[in-house]
Parts: sequence; structure tokens; C-alpha cells
Amino acid sequence: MPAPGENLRIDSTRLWDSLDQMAQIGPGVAGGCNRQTLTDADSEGRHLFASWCKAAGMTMGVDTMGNMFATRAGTDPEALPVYMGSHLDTQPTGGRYDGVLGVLGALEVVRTMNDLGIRTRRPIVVTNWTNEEGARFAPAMLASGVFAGIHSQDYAYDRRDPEGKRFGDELARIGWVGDEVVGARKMHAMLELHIEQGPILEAEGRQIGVVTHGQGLWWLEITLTGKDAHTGSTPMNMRVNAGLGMARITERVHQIAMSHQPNAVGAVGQVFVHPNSRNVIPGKVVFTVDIRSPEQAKLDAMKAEVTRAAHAVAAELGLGCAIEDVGHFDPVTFDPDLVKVVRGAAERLGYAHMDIVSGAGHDACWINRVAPTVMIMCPCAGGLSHNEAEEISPEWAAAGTDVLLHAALEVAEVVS
Ligand code: HGY
Ligand code: MN
Ligand code: MN
Repeated sequence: MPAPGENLRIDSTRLWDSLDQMAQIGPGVAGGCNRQTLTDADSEGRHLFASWCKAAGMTMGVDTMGNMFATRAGTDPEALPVYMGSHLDTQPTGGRYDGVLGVLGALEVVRTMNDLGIRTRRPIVVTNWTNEEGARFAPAMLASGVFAGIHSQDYAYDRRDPEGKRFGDELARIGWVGDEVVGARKMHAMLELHIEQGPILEAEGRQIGVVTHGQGLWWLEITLTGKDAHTGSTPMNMRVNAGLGMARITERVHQIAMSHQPNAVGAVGQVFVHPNSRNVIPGKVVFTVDIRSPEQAKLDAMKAEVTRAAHAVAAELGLGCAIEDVGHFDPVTFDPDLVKVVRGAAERLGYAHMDIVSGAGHDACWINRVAPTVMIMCPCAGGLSHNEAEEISPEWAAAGTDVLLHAALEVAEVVS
């Protein structure tokens, strides 16, 4: 199929305005967003997105995990569609663009096609995946994981947030349980536009990241059990301090990641201290270890070393230690043919580009299991993300969405 004309561009002002409007829903306290999954703000954002899709002439389908699929008809209704999208949920102190650029950039591609009267043979489906972040309900990429057959829906529905609320109940409460069977949809291809969430593209002066791979990930939830006691009157040699154990394991996680450089990361991001009182030695601490690498051997080695270190620290301090795998995917290789399409689109459009490995996890990492998948990245300022100060330029947003437009038109096959 001939590639679309290199002069085709999206409407960057309209895209930027849509990003700004969505950012007003579930605002953070410092200019970013707190639109956590299955909250009222999430529902409000979903309704806004659905209204825009309707205005763009698309038909909406929703599955039983709340995944949203807005379809623009192709000339061949029998042809498998080209999907493109990402997620509208955010971290509690999230940015305006993580995930949202991928959903609203895909919508902008459809709006541009409408403006130009472009018809494609394949239908195009713009997608919002539920609970990509995994901040409120672990693991991350939960709904795309159910769609790809990684998790059962029962497992997903039974996930609980820190307040004990159940995923399935919250999805029903906000009124976004659809009628489609999860995973029943078949895809010709899936394209995901996303901000890099790292410093490489900006540092290298590139506008586009052609994402060839995604690094693998483990989330280990560690529960250390000691004994609540008075911080003043309990002699040091009588303490069974779960907080001390968590601190030592946190340091070991850092040391293990550093011992596997380059291409390895590790940190503890979420900690629940019980009873979390100033003058009580913590008798219980529950915390999540996040370790990642694009290299399978390093990922496996880090998981084994963290597990060993946790049990060793617990033994030293006389603590109980339970470790639960709450998130995992191996390193991902995206579809080489689609990678070529994305690279070719960036070339034709004259955007400086480079191949890149995604440091963050994305819905595309799971969908890659059930359909040819690729990602497109644009830079973000200072590589900062999962922070309300996350920032991109309108030019970066437009560059990424232009490449998404050209890749989508090529893969969906322009008819006229
Ligand atoms: O954790 C991740 O990599 C993604 O941002 N959910
Ligand atoms: Mn994201
Ligand atoms: Mn994120």
C-alpha cells in the first residue's frame, strides 16, 4: 500500500486543547492529575472521551473490564481493525500526558481523517484501557492483561485497593461495566503512542522514539511481621522491628539493581506501616518492590536475589516474611514489521527519531501477546513522569501524533 502523503499532519491546536480539557478532570494539587482508576473522576473523564468519540462519528463498545473501544468504520467491515490507544487513568500525583496522549492522540488521528475525508479499508478503533497504572488496584495493566488472557476476570474483580474496596464493585459503582466479553475482539494491529517517561529522547535531541522492546518487570509485595511495642521503654535487644527490616530490604533492592548495571532498576515505592504511630515500633510493614530489566537473565537474577535478601534480613531480625508476586511480565519484543512502519513514518515526516526500549510498562506489552503491536514515543521534559510536574511540548505531542496518523493510515490501508 502506498504510504500517505508526507504533508498530512494532525491539528496540533485541537489536540492540545483536548489534552488541556481532560486535565481539568481529576486535577492534582500541583498542576498535574489525580484521576485514579474507577473513581468518580475516572468516570467523568470516560464520559468526556465518549462524548468526543460520538461527535467524531464513532460507535462505542465497552467490555466487562470497562475497556472502551470507539470504532470508525472502514470500507471493509469484515477486515480486522487497527486499534490504537492507551489509558486515561493516572497516578495519584500523576502528569497530564502519561497515557492520555495515547488516547487523545488516537482520537485526533480520527478527527483528522474525518476532516480530510480519508477512508480506510480496515476499521479503526480508539481504545481506553482500564487501570493501566496499577496504583489503586495492583497489578498495573490489569484490564489489558485480562483482555490478553494473562489474568482471569475473577482475579481482576477481586483485587482490592488500600481501603479494601473491590475492583469489581468499584467498576459497577461508577457504571462502566460493559456488555462485551473481554478479549473477544480480534485485532489486525495495535499502535500505542506514549510519552517516553525517561530522559533519552530529549537528551539525544530526537522527537520520536521507535519502540522496539519493552523491559520486563516484577512487583513483589513483601509483608514483614514483628511486634508492636513502645518506642521508649522497649530495650533495643528486645525489639522485633518490622520497620527496620523494611529499611534494610529497601537498601538491598537498590544495591542489587546497582550490581546489575547497565539496564537494571529497582526501588520500593509503596509502604504501609502498621500501626504507623510515632511512638510504636512497627509490628507489621507491607511494601512493594519494583524491579525491571530489558534482559531476561538480569530480571530473573534480581528477583532471586531480592527474595533471598528479604528472607535473610527477616531472619536476622526475627521477623515473619511473606512475599507475593503481584505483577510480572517478561521483556517484550514488538512487531518488527510495525516497527518498520513507524520508523518509515518518522522518516517521511522528517522527525528526528531513534530506536528505544520502553522503561515503563504499557498496555501494549500485554496486547503484544494477542496481536502485532508497536509503540511510538515522544520526549518528556527532563524525563520526568509519575510526577505532577510532568511536561511535554505541543510540538512533541504533535510529532508523536503525526507519526501515529501516518502509521495508522498505512496499516489500515487508505482507500481514498
Ligand atoms: O508501572 C509502569 O511502568 C506503568 O507506568 N504503569
Ligand atoms: Mn502510562
Ligand atoms: Mn504511568
